[in-house]
Amino acid sequence: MDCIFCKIANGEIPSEKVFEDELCVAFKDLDPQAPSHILVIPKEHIESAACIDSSNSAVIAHIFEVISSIARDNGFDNGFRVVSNCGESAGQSVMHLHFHILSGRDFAWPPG
Ligand code: DGP
Repeated sequence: MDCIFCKIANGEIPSEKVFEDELCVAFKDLDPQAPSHILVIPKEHIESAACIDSSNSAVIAHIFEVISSIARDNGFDNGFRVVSNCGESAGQSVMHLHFHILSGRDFAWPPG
């Protein structure tokens, strides 16, 4: 499968990894939208949040534990935003489920 995030997960494409375990990888976004912008992905190919079900949801719970720990380790004490764009009209450009962790500035709500 020609998936750029699968290739990052298996090391075929280099990335600036900040965390990795048997289930997921976290790495710096190539096109940061905040002073800190980290992506967390499952190693397993899941297309988007629309494809989460009982067969794969355990990794999502794990990823949120990892997100919390990344926020602590990186001093995101003033707050951070977690975003998963799902589908074209929401702005998803890479069709491998990923969670953006953004921090280091204020964020508007609604997000626009
Ligand atoms: P989204 O638009 O929600 O699908 O987010 C995809 C993000 O992935 C976008 O912020 C840019 C980032 N990205 C795309 N290709 C690469 C890559 O090869 N390396 C890294 N580190 N980030 C990438």
